Amino acid sequence: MTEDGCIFCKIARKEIPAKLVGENALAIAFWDVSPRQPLHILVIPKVHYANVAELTLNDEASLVAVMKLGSELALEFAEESFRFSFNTGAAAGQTVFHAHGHLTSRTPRGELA
Ligand code: DGP
Repeated sequence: MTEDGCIFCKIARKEIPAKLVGENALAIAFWDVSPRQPLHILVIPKVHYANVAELTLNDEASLVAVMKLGSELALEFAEESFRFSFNTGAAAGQTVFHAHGHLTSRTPRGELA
Protein backbone atom coordinates (compact mmCIF):
# COMPACT_ATOMS: atom_id res chain seq x y z
CA MET A 1 0.00 0.00 0.00
CA THR A 2 1.47 3.32 -1.02
CA GLU A 3 1.10 6.42 1.08
CA ASP A 4 -1.18 7.90 -1.61
CA GLY A 5 -3.69 5.08 -1.35
CA CYS A 6 -3.49 4.75 2.43
CA ILE A 7 -6.85 5.23 4.13
CA PHE A 8 -5.28 6.20 7.48
CA CYS A 9 -3.16 8.89 5.75
CA LYS A 10 -6.41 10.27 4.35
CA ILE A 11 -7.97 10.24 7.83
CA ALA A 12 -4.85 11.95 9.26
CA ARG A 13 -5.09 14.63 6.57
CA LYS A 14 -8.85 14.91 7.27
CA GLU A 15 -9.64 14.14 3.63
CA ILE A 16 -12.11 11.41 4.61
CA PRO A 17 -14.32 11.45 7.70
CA ALA A 18 -13.64 9.62 10.94
CA LYS A 19 -14.89 10.17 14.48
CA LEU A 20 -11.82 11.93 15.83
CA VAL A 21 -11.24 11.67 19.56
CA GLY A 22 -7.86 13.31 20.10
CA GLU A 23 -4.86 14.81 18.37
CA ASN A 24 -1.43 16.25 19.01
CA ALA A 25 1.23 17.61 16.67
CA LEU A 26 2.33 14.20 15.36
CA ALA A 27 -0.50 11.76 16.14
CA ILE A 28 -4.25 11.52 15.77
CA ALA A 29 -6.86 9.21 17.31
CA PHE A 30 -10.29 8.11 16.11
CA TRP A 31 -12.93 5.52 16.98
CA ASP A 32 -12.50 2.17 15.25
CA VAL A 33 -15.20 1.68 12.61
CA SER A 34 -15.86 -1.89 13.79
CA PRO A 35 -15.15 -1.95 17.53
CA ARG A 36 -14.30 -5.30 19.08
CA GLN A 37 -14.52 -4.07 22.68
CA PRO A 38 -16.68 -1.42 24.41
CA LEU A 39 -13.73 0.99 24.10
CA HIS A 40 -11.89 0.72 20.79
CA ILE A 41 -9.84 3.70 19.62
CA LEU A 42 -7.10 3.73 16.98
CA VAL A 43 -4.05 5.94 17.49
CA ILE A 44 -1.84 6.62 14.48
CA PRO A 45 1.20 8.72 13.58
CA LYS A 46 0.37 11.47 11.09
CA VAL A 47 3.40 10.47 9.02
CA HIS A 48 3.04 7.19 7.15
CA TYR A 49 4.90 4.13 8.47
CA ALA A 50 3.79 0.65 7.49
CA ASN A 51 3.90 -0.75 11.01
CA VAL A 52 5.02 -0.05 14.56
CA ALA A 53 8.54 -1.37 13.96
CA GLU A 54 9.10 1.06 11.07
CA LEU A 55 7.67 3.84 13.20
CA THR A 56 9.88 3.01 16.18
CA LEU A 57 13.11 2.62 14.23
CA ASN A 58 12.66 5.76 12.10
CA ASP A 59 10.77 8.41 14.06
CA GLU A 60 11.07 8.53 17.84
CA ALA A 61 9.14 11.82 18.03
CA SER A 62 6.12 10.32 16.28
CA LEU A 63 6.38 7.16 18.38
CA VAL A 64 6.32 9.19 21.59
CA ALA A 65 3.41 11.25 20.24
CA VAL A 66 1.42 8.07 19.55
CA MET A 67 2.18 6.60 22.98
CA LYS A 68 1.37 9.85 24.79
CA LEU A 69 -1.93 10.31 22.99
CA GLY A 70 -2.88 6.68 23.61
CA SER A 71 -1.99 7.00 27.29
CA GLU A 72 -3.95 10.24 27.70
CA LEU A 73 -7.01 8.69 26.07
CA ALA A 74 -6.65 5.55 28.19
CA LEU A 75 -6.71 7.69 31.34
CA GLU A 76 -9.69 9.64 30.00
CA PHE A 77 -11.82 6.77 28.70
CA ALA A 78 -10.78 3.60 30.51
CA GLU A 79 -10.67 2.57 34.11
CA GLU A 80 -7.23 1.30 35.07
CA SER A 81 -7.49 -1.73 32.75
CA PHE A 82 -6.82 -1.36 29.05
CA ARG A 83 -4.70 -2.72 26.21
CA PHE A 84 -2.69 -0.70 23.71
CA SER A 85 -1.57 -3.11 21.00
CA PHE A 86 -0.12 -3.03 17.49
CA ASN A 87 -0.90 -5.85 15.08
CA THR A 88 2.16 -6.14 12.86
CA GLY A 89 2.09 -8.12 9.61
CA ALA A 90 -0.78 -9.88 7.90
CA ALA A 91 -0.21 -13.11 9.84
CA ALA A 92 -0.65 -11.15 13.07
CA GLY A 93 -3.94 -9.68 11.86
CA GLN A 94 -2.77 -6.35 10.44
CA THR A 95 -5.12 -5.28 7.65
CA VAL A 96 -4.28 -1.56 7.35
CA PHE A 97 -0.60 -1.00 6.65
CA HIS A 98 -0.22 2.36 8.35
CA ALA A 99 1.07 1.91 11.92
CA HIS A 100 -1.80 2.06 14.42
CA GLY A 101 -2.29 1.21 18.05
CA HIS A 102 -5.56 -0.35 19.16
CA LEU A 103 -6.58 1.16 22.51
CA THR A 104 -9.19 -1.23 23.87
CA SER A 105 -10.91 -1.75 27.19
CA ARG A 106 -13.72 -3.91 28.50
CA THR A 107 -14.32 -1.38 31.29
CA PRO A 108 -14.72 2.06 29.73
CA ARG A 109 -15.43 5.06 31.92
CA GLY A 110 -18.82 6.75 31.50
CA GLU A 111 -20.47 7.53 28.20
CA LEU A 112 -18.50 6.93 25.02
CA ALA A 113 -18.90 8.95 21.84
P1 DGP B 1 -5.69 -4.07 12.01
O1 DGP B 1 -6.48 -5.30 11.73
O2 DGP B 1 -4.80 -4.19 13.24
O3 DGP B 1 -4.94 -3.60 10.79
O4 DGP B 1 -6.75 -2.95 12.38
C1 DGP B 1 -7.36 -2.12 11.44
C2 DGP B 1 -8.54 -1.50 12.13
O5 DGP B 1 -8.91 -0.35 11.41
C3 DGP B 1 -9.78 -2.40 12.18
O6 DGP B 1 -10.13 -2.60 13.56
C4 DGP B 1 -10.85 -1.62 11.46
C5 DGP B 1 -10.31 -0.23 11.41
N1 DGP B 1 -10.62 0.51 10.20
C6 DGP B 1 -10.37 0.15 8.92
N2 DGP B 1 -10.76 1.11 8.07
C7 DGP B 1 -11.25 2.12 8.84
C8 DGP B 1 -11.81 3.39 8.53
O7 DGP B 1 -11.93 3.81 7.37
N3 DGP B 1 -12.23 4.15 9.58
C9 DGP B 1 -12.11 3.73 10.87
N4 DGP B 1 -12.55 4.56 11.84
N5 DGP B 1 -11.58 2.54 11.21
C10 DGP B 1 -11.17 1.74 10.18
